[in-house]
Amino acid sequence: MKNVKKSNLLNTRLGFFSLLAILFWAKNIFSYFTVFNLGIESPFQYFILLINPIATTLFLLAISLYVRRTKPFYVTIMIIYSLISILLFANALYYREFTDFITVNTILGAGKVTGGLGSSTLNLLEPIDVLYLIDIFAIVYSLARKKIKLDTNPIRARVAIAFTTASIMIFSGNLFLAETDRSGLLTRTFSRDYLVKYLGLNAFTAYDAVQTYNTNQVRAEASPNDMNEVSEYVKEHHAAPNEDYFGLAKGKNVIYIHLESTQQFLIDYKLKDENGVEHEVMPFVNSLFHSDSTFSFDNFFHQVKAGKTSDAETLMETSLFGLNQGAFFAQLGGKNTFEAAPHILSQEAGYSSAVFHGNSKTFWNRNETYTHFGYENFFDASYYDVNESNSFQYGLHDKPFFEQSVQYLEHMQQPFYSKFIAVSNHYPYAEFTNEDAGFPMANTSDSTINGYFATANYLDKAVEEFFTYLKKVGLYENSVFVLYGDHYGISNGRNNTLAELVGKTSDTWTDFDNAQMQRVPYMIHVPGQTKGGINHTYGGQVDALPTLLHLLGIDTSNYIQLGQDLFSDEKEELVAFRDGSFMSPKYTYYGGVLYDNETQAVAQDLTEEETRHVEQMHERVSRQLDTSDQINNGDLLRFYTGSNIDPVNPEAFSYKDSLTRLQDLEKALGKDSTSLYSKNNNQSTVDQYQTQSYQEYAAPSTGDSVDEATNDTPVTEAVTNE
Ligand code: GP9
Ligand code: MN
Repeated sequence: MKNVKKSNLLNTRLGFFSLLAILFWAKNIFSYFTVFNLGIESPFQYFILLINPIATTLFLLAISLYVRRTKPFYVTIMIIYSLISILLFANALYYREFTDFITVNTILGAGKVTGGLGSSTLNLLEPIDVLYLIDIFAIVYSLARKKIKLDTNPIRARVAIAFTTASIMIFSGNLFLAETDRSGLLTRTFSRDYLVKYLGLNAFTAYDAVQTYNTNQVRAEASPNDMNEVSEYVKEHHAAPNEDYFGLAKGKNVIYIHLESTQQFLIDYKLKDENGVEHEVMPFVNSLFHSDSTFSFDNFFHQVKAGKTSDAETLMETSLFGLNQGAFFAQLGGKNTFEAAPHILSQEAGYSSAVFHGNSKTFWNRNETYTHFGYENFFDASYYDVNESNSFQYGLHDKPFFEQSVQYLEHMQQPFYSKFIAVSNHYPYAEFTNEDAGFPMANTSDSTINGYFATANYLDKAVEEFFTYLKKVGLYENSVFVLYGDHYGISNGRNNTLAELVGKTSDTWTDFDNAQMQRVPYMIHVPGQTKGGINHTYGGQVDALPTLLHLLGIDTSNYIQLGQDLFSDEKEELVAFRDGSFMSPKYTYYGGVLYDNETQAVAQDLTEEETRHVEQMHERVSRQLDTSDQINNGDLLRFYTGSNIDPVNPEAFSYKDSLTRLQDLEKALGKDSTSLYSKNNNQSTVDQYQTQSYQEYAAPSTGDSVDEATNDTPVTEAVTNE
């Protein structure tokens, strides 16, 4: 009896539709738990994961409900079902090899990762994969053998529309839940993992297709002639190197240390505890800041927008800006042609290159963007021992991060260009709130501010340990260190509360003060140098690349860079923020208001000459930002040949098995190998690293530190996102 009922149901169109919907949901969930590693952190995220296939599956299958004739209905629904099953299956295979999802560009063959799937596809198959496709055969068989009978009654249009509408509503609900957990999901596109985790694979693919289409349109319209205007600006804006500094660090390794969310106000800052005792937040970084081997800058500003860390990377390493909307790395990083630091240094001076970062490689689409920057190696989370107790939602904590990095660093051929992206000092600064953290909490009404100093102190200690090791093993003397803050750590919406801690009051706090808080550290430490000191030149992240290249003795006059060497006598002291605001030694233009830096009040009664000067600054800022957008949106560097270096070939880089590759190279080079390991008589230096372990340092917090939805009401858009 029961069986009859069941098969009756399957013999109706809606019953058949439901069967396929349930089967696909099951396969999709199965893949989430067996293949894809989506970093689920809370029961809420589990819930979203379980519901996220529903909306798109219903929406797609419901297309068939509009087909009235019998056979065409079954053919349509089976085609749709097969296509989404194949997409799922293909992603499962791809993910096994690349720990990433298939993008439209991957399918089109553009920006493809080395090797593609190609001949290795068969090796990736596992017996369990049968589950992805076997049901298709079973269902077709059942239809053919009339085990499932064809229903000749068409679905009424009203019902079909109801299904479509319902699926759209479910999708809206899904999106709403996703946004509460991770605000800015669609506008900022953090990573493909996030999109799949929150919205499902089908939605990710559709989103990716729309993005790809949009960017391809603009690119298709761009022509080599567009480069003329750009070149003209760059030539006119270029600042010639200062002879006293040019080539000062020539031939040295470059070690970039990315100080996550570190603002300049933390430099020399001492936090008072409840007993009035002062605690220096970043003693080690301060010692570098004041060293005469360090070229330090105290009027250096971040220029990022929604792409946060990744925008800072773009600015620092390509001397171009991120986009005014969304994340440049995610939208164009994997598509555009760049003349980025690792490529320039490889071409001009034979540098090898690597990025070290303890988060998943797809965050900010780094794995693709770095191949376009010309990075030879990228050691992401998969190269580190990351577990629950030594990490948080943005990856491995800084101490184990630096410690575990050196096993790779020691195998790099010198000179190398390397970048270490620390991350523990990241919003919501909730990881070191325990008493054992060894650093006091601030005592304001805002827990984000309270935790900020302890995480910054942890970062400081991690950097110090790394330096201690580098000195011990002899890499220190041969290297130049660039330390920089990527962006604010405390957003403008919180600055009223921070005011008291920086010697101001909340009632007198204005946008002028907010603007000043966008200063971030920038220091270039050159061991052996004594010409260092604190330089007050106004500059921003876009200026970092020409500054560094000139120190390394590389002429930048033929490169398309929008920044200026901070040491140059021709440096124009004008800092553009991404939204068109700006900063100069005399004026602050922020939130649509012009302030006089000296009086810190709104600038009034400007003379005619002053007005003209301000207008000019507006124009200069727009020109710089517009030129950047022109280059990025049109992918104009693909047309540029004036720099006389070979164009970067992203397909030459793969970030798999990097260690083996480095070791093979060492062997092949034999006596000529310049890696630390080779120089140390083929002995590892890893055991010379001393660290106080994360566990000794702090007991892990509860871990459910899900980002809050941004309920701050910052005054300018540039600082909306945490
Ligand atoms: C993630 C880390 C943080 O890998 O770099 O990025 P952010 O949220 O600061 O842009
Ligand atoms: Mn950051």
